Amino acid sequence: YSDPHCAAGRDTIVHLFEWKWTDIKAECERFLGPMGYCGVQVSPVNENAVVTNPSRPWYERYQPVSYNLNTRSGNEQQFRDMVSACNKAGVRIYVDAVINHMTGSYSGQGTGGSSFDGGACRFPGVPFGPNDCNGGDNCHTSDGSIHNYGNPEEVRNCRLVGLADLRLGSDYVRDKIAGFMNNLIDIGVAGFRVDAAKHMWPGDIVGVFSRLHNLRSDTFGSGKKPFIVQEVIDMGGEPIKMSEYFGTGRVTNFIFGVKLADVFLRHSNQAKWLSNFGEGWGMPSTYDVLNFLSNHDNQRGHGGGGAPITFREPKEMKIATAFMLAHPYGFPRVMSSYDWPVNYQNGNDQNNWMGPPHNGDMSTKDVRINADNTCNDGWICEHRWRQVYNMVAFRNVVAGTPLQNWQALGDNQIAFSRGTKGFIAIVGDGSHMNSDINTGLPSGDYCDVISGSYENGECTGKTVHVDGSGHAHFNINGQSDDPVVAIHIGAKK
Ligand code: ARE
Ligand code: CA
Repeated sequence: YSDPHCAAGRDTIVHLFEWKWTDIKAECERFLGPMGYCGVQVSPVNENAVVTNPSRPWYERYQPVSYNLNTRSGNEQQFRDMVSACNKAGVRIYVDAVINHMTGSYSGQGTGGSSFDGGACRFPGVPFGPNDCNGGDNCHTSDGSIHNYGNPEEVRNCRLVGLADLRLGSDYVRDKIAGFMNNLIDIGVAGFRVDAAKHMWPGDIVGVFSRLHNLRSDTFGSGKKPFIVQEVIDMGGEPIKMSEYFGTGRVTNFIFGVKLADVFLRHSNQAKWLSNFGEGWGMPSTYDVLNFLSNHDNQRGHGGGGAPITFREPKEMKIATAFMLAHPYGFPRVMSSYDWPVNYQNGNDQNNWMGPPHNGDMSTKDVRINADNTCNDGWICEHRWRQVYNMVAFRNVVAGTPLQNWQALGDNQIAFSRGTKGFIAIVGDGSHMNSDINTGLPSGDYCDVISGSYENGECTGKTVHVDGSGHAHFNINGQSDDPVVAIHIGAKK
């Protein structure tokens, strides 16, 4: 389950959080395909509770009502069109699968018109009934919700923030969930982010996955299992470990982004210690992780998982993204966010519930693209920032090469090569790098893909001359907006 099934020469996915299917289809064709992105993690695709208080928060999509494909992102036909267009453009689709639970303990209507009563575990759109949720027989907290993350039974059998917890030990429930996932597999998705995997017994996940179809052979070849990323928040302090889930796919490596925030944002650690980043820092094997700087939860203070670097610190975000994408460890995901008016009171953002940019009728706004490649209407589109997409291309070019020529020129001045194909130099603090450095690359003139791009045989930003001994001079002001230089053989004059 750990192979993302990227098209050849691609290695980075982007989470287009809350985007509509019509916009993702267009983005695959006009940008993600041409720029070398491997795929897109999309927001949950199945019918969810319509939450009106507060008004249509993003998190309503984590409250399933049925497995009909009908959400604010679009309907089933639009989803099918997106998947086939993206696959045609060489871009994979990964669905955020919410299969641990249904809605909170109240009743109402879903985005597709199905009714529900979460308190009684009644979801006629599936259908699920009272026997299909865990309850007093296996959850022993007084209110049926999770309070103690130190108790694995409670974490797996009780309600996560009051959400009706599915009885995944039952064959009927497993059949329904697998039916939902198989529908998506048959449509042509390449895999799933499995929400709240920590809250499901590893054996129950095996029970569901053993029912899954192989991916479509016309797109992926025969005998291919879906790519799986399981959301398990394991910062080391609880009994439930990421390692319990390695048998059924990769896990979300929350430590990765927090450690890089320590270095590049909080400066509570020094970049020179990144020399053995990855397994050497106690993180899981490169084949077991999905790495990211921030996700849709911790960028807005939800879900624990530490304080990360987000688009609100653009300089640090670009530095850390360059490091993540240049570094060989793990499989990377870039976050693509929307803006909202933060309003901190006593350290809590009162507006962290706010949903995506919307029209007067609460429908999600289209993503409109400006002439300079940026996006309109509050869509941040980090994946369209030059420093980000040029590093996606860097990663594709250096794929398969080892990290070599590690050099720390100061506590926070680092440089390394990827074999003989790429090289990066980073100033992680306000200091000034002014050094001759061995790049490990063949001699020639390279375009720095951070300050510009390689276009029509010319560099639109800095040019770096590598001499016959592989050395080049780097003059990087740590106070500048982009204190990084990155060069690779795909952007050589
Ligand atoms: C909302 C309301 C609640 C209400 C509930 C039911 O906010 O007040 O009780 O609805 O009516 C998201 C939001 C939640 C939201 C939920 C449903 O973040 O606020 O609840 O959607 O709409 C734990 C889990 C982890 C989970 C995080 C958020 O282990 O799996 O909490 N993350 C995923 C998604 C979220 C999503 C859900 C799961 C639910 O990424 O977006 O919730 O589908 C320690 C532990 C962590 C724990 C963390 C927070 O760090 O180690 O495991 O994370 O504390 O408790
Ligand atoms: Ca559960």
